[in-house]
Amino acid sequence: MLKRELKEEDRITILSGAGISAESGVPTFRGKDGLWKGYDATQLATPQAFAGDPEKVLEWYVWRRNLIGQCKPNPAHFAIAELEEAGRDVVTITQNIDNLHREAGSRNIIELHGNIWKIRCSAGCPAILDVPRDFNPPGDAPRECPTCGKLLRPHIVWFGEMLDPADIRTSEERLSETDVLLIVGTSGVVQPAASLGYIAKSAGAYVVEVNIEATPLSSMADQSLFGAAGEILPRVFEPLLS
Ligand code: BJW
Repeated sequence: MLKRELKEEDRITILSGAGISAESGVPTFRGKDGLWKGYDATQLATPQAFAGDPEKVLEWYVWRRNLIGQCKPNPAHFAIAELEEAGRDVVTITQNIDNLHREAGSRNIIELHGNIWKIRCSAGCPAILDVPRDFNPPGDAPRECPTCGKLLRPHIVWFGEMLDPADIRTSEERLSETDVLLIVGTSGVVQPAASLGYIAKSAGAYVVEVNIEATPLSSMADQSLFGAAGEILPRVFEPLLS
């Protein structure tokens, strides 16, 4: 399946996007059934939207948590986690906020865009809090910062906001020394995540794209595997798992 054989000592990095969770039932952002088709991102996923109408934005996240809370990891998440559990050198850099890599058992994860099950103070107090899974009403979260009383917000990177510089640095370091990079289920249009693959490519890694269709990253990849991630990843990793 891969034109380059995977070796036990390979450092393997996954750069994942919404498509890896599509088979779990989490809507992607773009494309035919994407979230942005029904919602205006500029009304919901920006700091300006939150400042203008926090209740509307928070309600969207209540809906999203209720949806995502019902979704389970799929064979793509599990294949990556099994590789890590088998002792291979695996790091998952994900744009996803759905927590499904962790729920599958992965531990070496960099969540570039945050996590929907975490909240933090909108005024900048440093604590990052867990959203109680059994919060009442379901999917909602505490509203007031325990330190300053200002509004809490989802621990998610919205458009126009900086990603955590430590996450970027760690990702760049890993990508510059990885042997194999799999770019899975991302449209490759949101920066800076979309550019990260080029670091691995220019450092000599073998770059594989897994997607149901071609993306702007296809021409850079050494190999594109077109199909559902949940079918492809278990087959790609099978030689290292048996
Ligand atoms: C399957 C499949 C299956 C389906 N199997 N595959 C440089 C140039 C231009 C603009 C910018 C730039 N630098 C920064 C920007 C602005 C902006 C940006 O990139 N805009 C672009 C849209 C043009 N970036 C930012 O604002 C970032 N911040 C930043 O750079 O700060 C510094 C700065 C600020 C301002 C100006 C300049 C610099 C922050 C980006 C944060 C992104 N946040 C979001 C939303 C969070 C809200 C929430 O979820 O609650 O994160 S956007 C949304 O897109 C989400 C995702 O993580 C992200 C990426 O989407 P992804 O994962 O690729 O999903 P899709 O839906 O796009 O694609 C799914 C793919 O799966 C498709 O290809 C399918 O084919 C495939 N697929 N089923 C395999 N079964």
